[in-house]
Amino acid sequence: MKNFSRAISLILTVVLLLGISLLPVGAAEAACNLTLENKKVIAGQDVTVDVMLDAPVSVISFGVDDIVYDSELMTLTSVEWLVEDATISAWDEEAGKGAIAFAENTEISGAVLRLTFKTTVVKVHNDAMVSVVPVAKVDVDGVDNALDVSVNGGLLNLLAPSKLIGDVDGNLEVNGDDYVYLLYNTLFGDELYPTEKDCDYNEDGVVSDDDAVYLMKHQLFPEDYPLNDGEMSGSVSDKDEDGFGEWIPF
Ligand SMILES: [Ca+2]
Ligand SMILES: [Ca+2]
Repeated sequence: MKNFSRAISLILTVVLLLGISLLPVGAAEAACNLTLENKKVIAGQDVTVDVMLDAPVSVISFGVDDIVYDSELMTLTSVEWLVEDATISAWDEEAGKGAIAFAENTEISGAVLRLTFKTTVVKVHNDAMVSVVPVAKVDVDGVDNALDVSVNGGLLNLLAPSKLIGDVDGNLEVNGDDYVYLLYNTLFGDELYPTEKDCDYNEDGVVSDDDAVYLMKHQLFPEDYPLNDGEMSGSVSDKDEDGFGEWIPF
């Protein structure tokens, strides 16, 4: 009985040792994450989505097997690798696949790929998901081993072009969110906070935080702070079933 236990123990030890040696180094336990940017965009405009890789190990190659998105809401217009020092850098437009490769394992964490989409003009807000199917490999003693890569897809908020005066964030309502959005626009720029219109509400010829303050005052005291939109003057009727108000000139 004692010998039997010893034999089992020996077999288990051999199996464990074999099991460990068969595991590709750094493969199974490496947690690679791929994250796509979230963006807001006025429907109908172009938008870029960067794909960021967070890899704890260096890779010999990285590829994208597929790009997944809602083709009714957007069209892929270009794909660009952002890794400059790759030995091979290619994209097969017809197949929708591409890869980069290196002479030896290389650290490439950061933005690796830029996708450019033309978004479809929509009448109401839409959220569109964008994702990719990645393939990553690491060289272990001359053998390429696959790395597990988890993917966090990107979310695009497609803002419907709005006819409502003062609807800066384009959600078909005029409220406090709009002057906050306009303030963000003046601070952080059009790429993060796009606006369809110029939003020069105080008519001083520039768009600044003064316009956000003016929009706030307009919402509090509309008679004292009338809202103009470019050369138009008038008012907006109740919203129709598509969420649009009708512009009524004075
Ligand atoms: Ca709004
Ligand atoms: Ca202004």
